[in-house]
Order: sequence, then C-alpha cells, then structure tokens
Amino acid sequence: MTNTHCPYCSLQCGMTLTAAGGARAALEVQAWPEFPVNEGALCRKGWTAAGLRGHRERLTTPLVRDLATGELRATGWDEALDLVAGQLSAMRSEHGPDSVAVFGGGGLTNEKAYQLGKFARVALGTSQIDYNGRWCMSSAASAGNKAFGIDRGLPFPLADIEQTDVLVLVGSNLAETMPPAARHLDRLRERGGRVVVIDPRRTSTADRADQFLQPVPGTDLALALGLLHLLEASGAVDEEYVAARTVGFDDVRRSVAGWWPERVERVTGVAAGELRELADLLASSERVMVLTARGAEQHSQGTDTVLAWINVALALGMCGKEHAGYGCLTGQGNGQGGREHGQKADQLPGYRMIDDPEARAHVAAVWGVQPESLPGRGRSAYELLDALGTTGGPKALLVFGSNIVVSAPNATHVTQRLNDLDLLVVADMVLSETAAMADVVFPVTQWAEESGTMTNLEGRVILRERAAAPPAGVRSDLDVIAGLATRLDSPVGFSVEPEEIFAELGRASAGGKADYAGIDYARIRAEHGVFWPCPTAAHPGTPRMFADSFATSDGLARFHAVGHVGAAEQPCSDYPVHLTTGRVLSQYQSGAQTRRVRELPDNGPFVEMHPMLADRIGVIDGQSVRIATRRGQLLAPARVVPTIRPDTVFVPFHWVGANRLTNDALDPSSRMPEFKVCAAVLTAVPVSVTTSGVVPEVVGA
Ligand SMILES: Nc1nc2c(c(=O)[nH]1)N[C@H]1C(S)=C(S)[C@@H](COP(=O)(O)OP(=O)(O)OC[C@H]3O[C@@H](n4cnc5c(=O)[nH]c(N)nc54)[C@H](O)[C@@H]3O)O[C@H]1N2
Ligand SMILES: Nc1nc2c(c(=O)[nH]1)N[C@H]1C(S)=C(S)[C@@H](COP(=O)(O)OP(=O)(O)OC[C@H]3O[C@@H](n4cnc5c(=O)[nH]c(N)nc54)[C@H](O)[C@@H]3O)O[C@H]1N2
Ligand code: SF4
Ligand SMILES: [Mo]
Repeated sequence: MTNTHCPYCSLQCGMTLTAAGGARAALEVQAWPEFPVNEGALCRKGWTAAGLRGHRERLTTPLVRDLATGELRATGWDEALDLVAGQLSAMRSEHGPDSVAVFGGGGLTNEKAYQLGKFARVALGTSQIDYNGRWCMSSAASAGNKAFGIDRGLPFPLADIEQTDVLVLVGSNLAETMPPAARHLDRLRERGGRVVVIDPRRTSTADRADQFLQPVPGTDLALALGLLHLLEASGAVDEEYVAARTVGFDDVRRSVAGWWPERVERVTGVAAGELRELADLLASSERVMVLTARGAEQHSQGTDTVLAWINVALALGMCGKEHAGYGCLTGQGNGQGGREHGQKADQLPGYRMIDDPEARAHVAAVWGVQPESLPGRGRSAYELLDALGTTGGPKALLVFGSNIVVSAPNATHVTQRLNDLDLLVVADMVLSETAAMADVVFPVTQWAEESGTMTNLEGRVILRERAAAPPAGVRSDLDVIAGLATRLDSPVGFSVEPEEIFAELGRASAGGKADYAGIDYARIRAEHGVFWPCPTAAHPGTPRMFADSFATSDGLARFHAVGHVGAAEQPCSDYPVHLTTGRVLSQYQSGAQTRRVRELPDNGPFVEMHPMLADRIGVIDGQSVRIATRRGQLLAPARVVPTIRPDTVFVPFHWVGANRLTNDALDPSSRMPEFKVCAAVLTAVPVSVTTSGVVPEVVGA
C-alpha cells in the first residue's frame, strides 16, 4: 500500500494504491482519508486512474519512423537515443542551438520540469523552450506578478473557501473540473455564506450558487469595471486599506467612472439589476473571495481581465485578510510547480527571470556552468509552434507531456508546422495524436511507476510515490533526458534519481520567489505537503501570503487601470454565434489518457446549444450539426440544453476537432491564446443514423 496522488488535475487528491498483481499488473485505487485536500474523496477520473496500467495501447518500446515504409517501427533504446542525439548534434552544428526546440508540460513533476529546463539551456544550449502551461493559467500568473509581485495560484489553503462570506467564481466550473473541491462550496453555504458563479453556461457549479450571472463570453472585464464603479459610488471602497497597502487606485477610480450598469448590460448581457445586486452583496460583506479560472483567463485580454477582478478584491481591502482575497484555480497536476522551475521561455528555477544577471549567476553556479553560456529568453508556446519549420525557426522539436495536435489553438495550422519539422521526438506513455506524427517516440513511465513532487493549486508541494514497477522496456523521462544529454556531450551530468534532483532544485531555487530550499521528501511525507516559499529546513512553509506585505519591492500591491476591448473576433453576419470551449467531467485534457480508460464515457465532441438557437437552425437534440469558424469546421451532434446563452455554443476540447475552430489571437502580456471565444456559424446536416446512433464524424479544415 502506497499513499500517493492522482495523475490528473491540480487538486492532486491523495489516494492509496495497492498492487493487485496478476497478468495486467493491476493497481487498486483506494481512499486516503487523512490527506487534507480531498479527505478521501476522488472524482471518477481519480477512481479509474489505474486504467492505463497494463493497457494494450501502452507503449513499451521506442519507435522510429521507417524511411522506406513511412510507418513507425519498434527499435531499441540505444538505437533511438543515438539516432536522436546524432540528428540534434548535426542540426546544432549546421544551424545553431536555437534550431532545436523543447515543449514541456504542466503535468510533469517538478523534478522533470527542472531537468527539462536545464537540459535545454545546458545540454542543447537552446533558448527555444516553453510548455503547455502557457495555455493554462498564464494570464493569472502575469496578472498576479503585476499586482502582487508574485504568482502563486491560491495564496491561501483551498479550505479557506469555507470560512469566507461571499465566494465569487469567475469562469470556473469546479464542480466538474475539481469535484472534491465542491464540498467547500456546500459547507460555505451551510455556514450561511454566499456563492456567486459567473459563466455563459449554467453549469453544475452554477447550480450550487446563490447568484448566477451569465455574461457573453469575453466580457468579464467589463463586468468587473461595472462592479467597481458601483462599489466606488456606494462608498464601499476600503479607503484606509487602499492608502496603507496599495498604489495606483486613483487611475482605476477614474477608469471605472464611465462604466455605469446600463452600459455594462449592453456589453455583457448581464442585467443592470443583477450587477447592482452583486455590488450590494459585496459591499455588505466582511469577507469576499474572488477566484478566477480558465473561463475568465483564456482570452486575448486575459491578463487585464484578471487585473480588473484583482482591482475589485483590493478595493474592498480583501487581499491579505484572513479567509478573503483573490486567487486563481490552477489546472494541471503540476500547473503551479511546472511554471516555477525553468521550462518556461523566460524563466530559471525558483521563478527567477532568465534575463536577470543575478539570477543567471546563481543558477549557473548550481549547474556548474558559466552564466554567459546560458541562452536568453525564447518564444512563448504558441509563437514557438508557429515558427516550427519556417525560415529562422526551429527544425527539431522534443515534446514531453503535451498532446499539441489536440490541445493547441488553430490546430490545423499547428499540425502543418509539426509536419514541416525535420525531426519530431515525443516522449509519452501512449501513442497520442502528437506521438503518432513523430519520427521517434520514447515510451515512458507513468505516475504510479515513478516518484516525484508536484505543487498543487494551493502552492503545497506534495510527493507522488512510486507504487509499482514499470512494464519492461519503459524508462522515465529523466532517463530519456540523461541519455540524450550524455550523447550530446553535455558539459555537466544529469541525474536520474528524483530525490537527488529535488535537492538540486532546492539549491537552484534558494533565494528565488518560489523558494523550495527547506523542503525535502521526508518533510513532505511527515507534513502532508509543504507550502512554498520555504527557504530553510526550520521554516514552517507559507500556507497564507500577503498578511503584512506583498512581494513587490515596496511591499505594496499595485492597482492597474485596464480598459475593455473585447474578444479579438466578434460575431458578424457570416459567423453569428460565440463559440466557447472547455471541459466535461469524465475526460481529461487532450483525452490521450482518459479516452483509453474503459470505465470513462468517451462519446466524442458535441455542440451544446440553447433550444432557441437549435430551432433557428433547425436541429433537434442528437442531430448532426456542422460548426465552422474562419479556421476550420467540425461535424458533431447537437446537445440542446436550456442552460447556455442563446447566442453562444460550447464544444469540449478533449477530442480532435474543437481546436481546429479556435482562435490563436494572443494576450500581449501572457501570450495566452483566446481558447474561450471566437465567432462561429452553425448549419444542420441531415441525420445520419447508424445502429449506435448519430455518428460524431470529424472533418478537417
Ligand atoms: N474533468 C476535467 N477536469 C479538469 C481538466 C479536464 O480536462 N477535465 N483539466 C484541468 C485543467 S488543466 C484546468 S486548466 C482546469 C480548468 O478548469 P475550469 O476553468 O473550471 O474549466 P473550463 O471548462 O475550461 O472552463 C470553465 C468554465 O468557463 C466558462 N466560460 C467560457 N467562456 C467564458 C467567459 O468568457 N467568461 C466566463 N466567466 N466563463 C466562461 C465555461 O462555460 C466553463 O464552464 O480543469 C482541470 N480539471
Ligand atoms: N479549445 C481549448 N483548448 C485548450 C483548452 C481549452 O479550455 N479549450 N485548455 C488548455 C489547457 S488549460 C491545457 S492545460 C492544455 C492541455 O493540453 P495538453 O498539453 O495536450 O495536455 P494533456 O492531454 O494532459 O497532454 C499530456 C500528454 O502527455 C502524456 N503524459 C502524461 N504524463 C506524462 C509524463 O509524465 N511524461 C510524458 N513524457 N508524457 C506524459 C499524456 O499521455 C498526453 O499525451 O490544453 C489547452 N487547450
Ligand atoms: S479532482 Fe483532480 S486530482 Fe482529484 S481525483 Fe479528480 S482528477 Fe484526480
Ligand atoms: Mo490547464
């Protein structure tokens, strides 16, 4: 029996794994009630997480593309590593180190993310590394850095939710995306607190709300401006707090002056009366907590939208107050830690910036290299993919922990860019859609077969313990990185021992914002995780931040005056509806893992729409509908529900298709693509019925 954590989302629920043995080396998932974050509860993805163990589609041997047949064929580890290292070396000598790019993931352990960043900068010498977290909560990260001087998703433990008076969830469907967390909403309401949900769809999270606002996608910023306008007008601003703990409110005060409720109603579709009701609730409450998630953040104005909501929390004097404030619900298992230790284009470990000379000197000393040898900042995730195979762009890409073909915006274009590469290398457990395009595939261990730390949405560093041996033929990402580094004649060695790497990560992060120096595996086991920053072994860790000061140079939080611009693509006569995308309970991300778990329903994509819209285009529930945007189209069954805005449709992105539609407009600061809104047109297609029902057929652009 091993106490460990779920392989999926940022809640990182504790679970107990028992090796049941047998031919398929099955693992049994049981509750671990003592782990505080989930208290034994798991969602259905967690309960079925062992479904990939012994799966017939599990990769157990490296694959290379046969030049004669064009097919992938099995090969040995030495052959595959030699081949990749040989090609990378040749490319580097001919075209320079930036001809090789690396793409990481927020599902990788801290140890892997750290090694990947070090591998790119030291063994490859490339600046071209970024990761899928750029598509996850980068807008909140960028806003947090601007306002508070630091980016930690939640600056307080998740359970603090229960003790607040009003919880405002902006663009979070937590009842489906982190189900065990929904109990905090129930307990808050049992205590007499209120829950407010803001979403274009009345989700199961909204069903738990006391007030539900249903804005047009991409208008949360205007909503926040209107709210602050009312709070200011009613004298609800905490002037004492604003004077003592913040700077910049005067500009913000002026910037919201013109956002009277009727104007907000015209932009957002939220009735002026509903906005007034929310403003009154906030003004009369002692403690207010505002949490954003992808619904508010995945926009070309994502950073400004988060800043506008932070302004609301600051104006009410909530940030740093107990059981109140602003937080972002991160997403991937290691969404938090994955952005702290160097796989981001502009970062070095400890959340240090790569263009800061002191940071470079510190990290170079830990790595045993000269600071001048470290490259500068590279391209952000989408810009990196967009440059692949172009003149001056990278010619090779190594992917660890992302299924780009399904999850990148404007995916048809991105797939073309992957096609234009000279070399695509993917490390994965299964032949994901991206791995299926690769020239070389490395089969890697999955969560239960290796140890490593993750940092959950609260900034709590937890330990995933190895619970079973990997299948024969499979190696860890750390082995792949070390194997390549040696063959590339790296000036320094790369360990394959997670605990040893974590100790090095601690030294590299020491003195940085995300300081892990005082954390070790034994402490994590003994304390159910340790919250960063934790600079020394004697330090208790930091569950709550900002009580006395913020992480800015003068300790004061920054207000930012931001203006509403709106979505990059607005509906027009050719593309009259808003398309938004997101998640369903039973599938995880690109679906590479969960679509293969037998116990989880895998019904393909659908187009969720209001009965009024369905009537207008002449479709009934279950009938095939064609949805098209300027970038591509998809054929999928209509799901007709009264819970979505009549001018908006929703498509889940867990299957190939949704991202052929989405817009690659980027936020200027976070470089987040606008996954959450673009303009689309719908047409009914004749019902094509088979014995199993309507066929969700997918067509490309
Ligand atoms: N079941 C499941 N759970 C997951 C994941 C998964 O794939 N599946 N992934 C994990 C990861 S990586 C992440 S990032 C999190 C994401 O967690 P969430 O952010 O909760 O998930 P989403 O479904 O992407 O978006 C949330 C809601 O935003 C709404 N929305 C769309 N556009 C707008 C808008 O313009 N404004 C507002 N206010 N709302 C809008 C959508 O209708 C949706 O209900 O989930 C994590 N948990
Ligand atoms: N339209 C639309 N698109 C979106 C979003 C949206 O809301 N709408 N959300 C975005 C968000 S928030 C996110 S986080 C991304 C996520 O999208 P992806 O980056 O595609 O995430 P995953 O599906 O988790 O991909 C992980 C891949 O790595 C493999 N893998 C898992 N663990 C490991 C490991 O330890 N090592 C290695 N080498 N491989 C591993 C899995 O099998 C899988 O193939 O999608 C983004 N795309
Ligand atoms: S909520 Fe997230 S961490 Fe918890 S069991 Fe579900 S997927 Fe796993
Ligand atoms: Mo995410």
